[in-house]
Amino acid sequence: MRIDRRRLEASIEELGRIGETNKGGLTRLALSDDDRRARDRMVAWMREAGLSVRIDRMGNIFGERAGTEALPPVMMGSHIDSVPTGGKYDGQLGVLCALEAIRTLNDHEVQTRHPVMLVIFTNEEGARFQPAELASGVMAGKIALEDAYNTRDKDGIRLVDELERIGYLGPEPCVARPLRAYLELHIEQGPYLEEEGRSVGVVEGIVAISWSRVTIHGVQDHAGPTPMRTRHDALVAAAQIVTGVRRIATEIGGDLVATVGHLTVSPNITNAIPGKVALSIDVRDPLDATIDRALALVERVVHEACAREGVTSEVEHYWRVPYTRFDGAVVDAIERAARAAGARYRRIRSGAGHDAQYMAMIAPAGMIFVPSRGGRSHCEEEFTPIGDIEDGANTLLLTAAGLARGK
Ligand code: HGY
Ligand code: MN
Ligand code: MN
Repeated sequence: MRIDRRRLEASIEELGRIGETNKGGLTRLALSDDDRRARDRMVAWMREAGLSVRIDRMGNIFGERAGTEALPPVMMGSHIDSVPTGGKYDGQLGVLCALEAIRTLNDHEVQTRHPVMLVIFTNEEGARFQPAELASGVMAGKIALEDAYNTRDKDGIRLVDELERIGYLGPEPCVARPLRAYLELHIEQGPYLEEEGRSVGVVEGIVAISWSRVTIHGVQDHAGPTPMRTRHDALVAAAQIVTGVRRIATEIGGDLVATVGHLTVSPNITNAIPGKVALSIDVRDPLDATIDRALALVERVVHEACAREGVTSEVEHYWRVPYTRFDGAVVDAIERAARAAGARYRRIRSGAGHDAQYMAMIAPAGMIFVPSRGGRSHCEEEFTPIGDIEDGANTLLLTAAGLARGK
């Protein structure tokens, strides 16, 4: 049994056109009109595949293919929201490969003991509403539904109001349910598979992640008459924090990565001294202890930079997911399937976060990677060759079929 490569390719092309940028990338922010159109497209395809479709209170979409017994389902899926000017593979490839696996089970009239379920998680990227992985975090019981509902985007719009507006505020409770397994196919978003000429990564775990926001309060003033000796410039302190974060990552070294990706300046005009700056800090490492060490150094860098400039600050570490180790039996099942699919595979760890991090807290979970050209992702250049996608999708199909048959 093998997936239908041309059908999968056509689905990737068609879904990728919803929110496509003029450079062939994708901007499809969570709960935007493009997200609604993509959701509608997926729901139609799920129904055409004979799935019974449900929506939960976080807008997660579930499509269930009945099993022969009332057993916990094998769930597989990912997300279809993207970052701004992102790529067409991050997230949506996992959803479409899961759909293709179900379509192939249908083609072969395969009956499985366990139901097989497709899931599309809301707001995985955390690009519009923070933090990332919001809906799977609610499902895992790690984020309160009300907190998720009340997160606001940069225009002050609440998540729950957007769910309502696009018609995806579903009735189903967003809670953990018994699962035979959770499987997620995803692009690697790093260079290793391509460097080694591999088509599939058997993912053993995901790094720990911490997100912080730093707000710096200086004194807004006129850029002309204000003497340099009397200034308290929030952006000067912020600049030292940005370079300090890079220095911390360099000094600690190893697998630690740290990024300041978002920075807003107020009033953000040429002739006023910035009175306020807000910036984000993303820190990741396989070891939670290393992240703790890095965050302590970050706090010291913030304190010293602000003291030098005579400004004040608040630091809020508002999101933390610990290192995720995937279920050994599921990882082994994925490896067996990769071998059976004829994939050139290796075991690997994920440097990117995924809904699978939270799903691993409530079910036996595992992931399948396919290569990213040049290791690039969260950019319009994101690309994965269809031959590698085919190997990944067959690995997903064979893993899901095996687990759903009760092996
Ligand atoms: O942040 C991440 O690693 C994921 O892309 N949301
Ligand atoms: Mn993703
Ligand atoms: Mn992503």
